[in-house]
Amino acid sequence: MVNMTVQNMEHIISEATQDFGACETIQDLEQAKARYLGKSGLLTEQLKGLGKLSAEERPAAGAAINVVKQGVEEALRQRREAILHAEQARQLESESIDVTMPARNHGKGGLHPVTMTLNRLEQIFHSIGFAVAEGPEIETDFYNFTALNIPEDHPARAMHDTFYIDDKHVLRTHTSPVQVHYMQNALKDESGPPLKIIAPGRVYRVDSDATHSPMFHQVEGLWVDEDISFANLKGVVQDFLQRFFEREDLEVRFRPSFFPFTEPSAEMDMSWNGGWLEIGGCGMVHPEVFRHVGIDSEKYRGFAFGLGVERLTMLRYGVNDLRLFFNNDMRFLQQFG
Ligand code: 2U9
Repeated sequence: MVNMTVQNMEHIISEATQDFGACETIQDLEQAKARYLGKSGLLTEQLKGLGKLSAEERPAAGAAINVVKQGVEEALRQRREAILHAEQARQLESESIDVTMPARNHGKGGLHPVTMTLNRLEQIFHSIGFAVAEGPEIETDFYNFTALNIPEDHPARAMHDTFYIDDKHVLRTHTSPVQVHYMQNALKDESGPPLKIIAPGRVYRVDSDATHSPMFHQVEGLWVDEDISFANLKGVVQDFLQRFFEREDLEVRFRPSFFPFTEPSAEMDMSWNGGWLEIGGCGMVHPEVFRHVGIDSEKYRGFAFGLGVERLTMLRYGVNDLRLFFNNDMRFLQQFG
């Protein structure tokens, strides 16, 4: 440390530059930096050595060391920048995206065919003046059976036909209880009768084969007024079916039948491919049903009908197995809008 001139110490800069140049990572560079500028680095040692010099020599030597220090720091800065730049380039290279690649197809959802039918029939009945009513799927035995004039010993009440929640509660076996609630509420808030509603929704029965599912959908209709007749019933049902199936020549015929909640009662058939197809049931609301909800059956009459929604869907789209609606096979479901 005799002659601390810039010339004498320039080799430190080139040595450091070379040293830094050999570093490929920031970590390596930090270690290399320590060899020059660290606590016992080369330049730090030089600075410590200043004290041994005479007062005359010291300023020039100090200045020379500073120049070299700046040179080393500049070499370090350049190398650091180069390494970061290279790292970024590598990252960009590995993460590069091919903008010409086709987009990943997330698939477009669609409505279930039964939902499509429900929407369609609600729209048609709405246009004929029917309001849509809904209610709970768990019912008391009063709303599901008693109010509908289904006697205590009726087979429909049996455990092997109906899903019981407990002694007093069942999964509704039809949507008729919705209409019982609706009539009671209409009397309470004096909004009716007259009243004109459909009750679409899920219903449950202990039954499962190619033509029966333990859960299925019904739509029931109810029109109560002072002078409602079987003729009105037939007109509404025929109008609905003609529009639902888009067949103006579709005909409806009634065959006498029996239901506890209607009197008289009928099975409904519609003309189909030159023959007749059973499509639902109907009748005039039984006076006992009116008595249970508190409607004066001397003053009011009403008609009611029931249609199976899966059946309507199968006929409209040509589906031949009910179970296809509940298997959730995409190959089936994707065939519908
Ligand atoms: C009230 C009074 C009477 C609704 C009715 C039917 C006849 C009927 C079936 C059609 C196919 C059930 O889904 S299905 O298996 N329904 O035959 N339903 S009369 O009668 C009512 C409803 C509510 C208050």
